[in-house]
Amino acid sequence: MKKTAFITGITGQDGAYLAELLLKKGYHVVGGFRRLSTLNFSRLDELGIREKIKLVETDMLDASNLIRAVQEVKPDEIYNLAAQSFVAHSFKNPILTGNITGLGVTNLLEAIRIVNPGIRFYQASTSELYGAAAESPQNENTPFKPRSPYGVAKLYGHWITINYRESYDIFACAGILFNHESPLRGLEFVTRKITDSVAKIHYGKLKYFEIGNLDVKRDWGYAKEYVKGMWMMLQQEKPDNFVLATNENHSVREWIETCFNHIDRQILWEDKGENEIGRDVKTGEILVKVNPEYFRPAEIHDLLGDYSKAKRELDWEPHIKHRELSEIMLKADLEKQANPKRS
Ligand code: NAP
Ligand code: F7E
Repeated sequence: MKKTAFITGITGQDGAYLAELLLKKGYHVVGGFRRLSTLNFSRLDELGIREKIKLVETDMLDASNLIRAVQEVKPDEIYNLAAQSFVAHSFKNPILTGNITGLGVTNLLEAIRIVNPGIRFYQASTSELYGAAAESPQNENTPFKPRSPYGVAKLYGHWITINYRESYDIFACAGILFNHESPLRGLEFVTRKITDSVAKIHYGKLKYFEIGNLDVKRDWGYAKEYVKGMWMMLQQEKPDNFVLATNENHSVREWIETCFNHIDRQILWEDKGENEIGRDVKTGEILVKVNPEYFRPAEIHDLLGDYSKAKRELDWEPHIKHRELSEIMLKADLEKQANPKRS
């Protein structure tokens, strides 16, 4: 019999890629979306899978709605990908972020406990839990020290997942995923902001773009590879927590330089801090300007993941890293700018 998977956050980057993967594996896929005045299924449309998914209105803020959804859908597996996931936004909306990204997890776990504790559960935990990490690289045993309302909300979601595993014997896994990107990444996140801007500059639609802290480093992987890891976690004999990462990190500055390199342009940096700018080496045009508006009240300067447990126990390994990832994303954005109807 076909297994049924219920994915919250189906309209997001990971929701779309996970749905695509599970459809290929023969699952009946049900996606949870929240009511908005204008619905946006563009990522599902981009992958050509919208018609293959059953869509159910669910909001992480409403426990009664989640109970009803779990009763109706009767899933074998639930992947909780819904969240207010933009760290910068969480400083401006800390309570909303806490309610959706933190308490929302309990709403869903309660629905599982009440309706069917046999449902397998995946929680989207994050490297933001580590924050100002005391060690590098970070693994499943590294202490957490989050640095944003988002990170704090995810910390609650992480521990309540473990608590329901221990209290009610629910098969609940937490994937501690480091940053993962793709052509479907939201335009507000830095990698996609860069590839989209570089593509626009290439086609003369933008002169320069503004950026925040150039020297923060992240461990960036490819979203398509990470959603496979989510599924693998739920196929194990025992529920557990796993780090997924590439074990390589790069700065925002390197991302910008690499993307311009892909289109044969080199950046020369001038000045420091809030006044720093990046010029085209050959033409002298300003292509990048630092704008302190993009600085965060508290920043995480350096994250690097150790995925050896996932490699050992799940046989999961990333293949696409910084250079290839930036190439995939930039190529997609160049195509979108060349054929604007598709963007
Ligand atoms: P994303 O693109 O921002 O997607 C988030 C999804 O959550 C969207 O579908 C959004 O719906 C939905 N959502 C927001 N508030 C909701 C609510 N109140 N009720 C129901 N749905 C709601 O995020 P992503 O990059 O795919 O990430 C997926 C999950 O992994 C998130 O939980 C994120 O925090 C976590 N994570 C991401 C990364 C990463 O690098 N991508 C790393 C670690 C963990 P709308 O379209 O209506 O806004
Ligand atoms: O920032 C710096 C920024 O917004 C990355 C989410 O998926 O991954 C994501 O969170 C870094 C930060 O992602 C700009 O200050 C500089 O240090 O792309 P981001 P994030 O905050 O790491 C984690 C793992 C998640 O769980 C989250 O859900 O880049 N940065 N200049 C900038 N960031 C943005 N967005 N825009 C800038 O102009």
